[in-house]
Amino acid sequence: MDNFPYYTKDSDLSIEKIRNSISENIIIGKEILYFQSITSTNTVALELASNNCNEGTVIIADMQTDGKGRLGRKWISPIGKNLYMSIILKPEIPLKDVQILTLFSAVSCASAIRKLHKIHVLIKWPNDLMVNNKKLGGILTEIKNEPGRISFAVIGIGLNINLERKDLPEDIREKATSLKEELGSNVSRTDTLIAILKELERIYNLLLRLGKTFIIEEYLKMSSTIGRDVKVIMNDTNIIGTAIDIDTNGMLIVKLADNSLKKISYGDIVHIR
Ligand code: BT5
Repeated sequence: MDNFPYYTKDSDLSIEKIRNSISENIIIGKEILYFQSITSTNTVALELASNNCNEGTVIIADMQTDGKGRLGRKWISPIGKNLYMSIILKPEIPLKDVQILTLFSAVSCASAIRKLHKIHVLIKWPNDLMVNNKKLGGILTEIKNEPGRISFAVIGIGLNINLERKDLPEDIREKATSLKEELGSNVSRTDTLIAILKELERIYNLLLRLGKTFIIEEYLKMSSTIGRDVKVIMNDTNIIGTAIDIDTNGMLIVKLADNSLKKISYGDIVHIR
């Protein structure tokens, strides 16, 4: 693995300020590892978790040389502009509820950004953080499982903070945005990260205490997908219908033209109307 272990002095991300600010977090951020450059925070987190590191360990990097999206895609991760982090969790939830972890993370990020920056972030099912129909960030959940249960989960969060259009390849320039693009000025990565870690802690505790229904209710309030006509792009098929709900496992329920219902567990959603 490149650059591992590779500690360097902090960039404008103040790891010390982050550690001090979240000292009351009981689970998330008990340990924070910072890398100036890393292959992928998720890849390193998966290795650490396999070696039995503590729940709540957070990996933060200033850039990724092999940032990952879902389904083998790439996450553009230029240096010093954005947030790239992964959180190791060991929730006692059944394997069938794995999608809830992505939903809980999306809700936490959207809620933190709404509160701190007063920006109306919406969530495109399942993992896209959207502002004005452009992608501000994404979540990649990877797990290791045993029969029927999750051994550990790595929640990867990529969030565009001070990214500019020129930093992106042309094919996604029109589809992506950043907090700087939306607000018109530079944004503190440190303060945004602190807000997100606190909100993740708060909502993770609610998930553990109240269960997944609470997460789904919150998710539905922030969803840009429900009620829309959608095209669902999966490996081998496309489906067209109306997204009407999220089921108790976090799957998207789509009503087809013949009024039958289809549950979608993965795929890319295009909002048609
Ligand atoms: C995601 O995948 O949205 C999950 C992204 C997770 C990234 C974080 S960064 C920290 C952690 N470590 C990792 O290695 N990954 C996680 P998906 O829904 O498949 O979206 C990927 C698509 O988003 C790409 O194919 C591009 O079209 C687009 N994209 C790539 N980089 C982007 C960026 N920086 N901003 C906006 N869109 C981007």
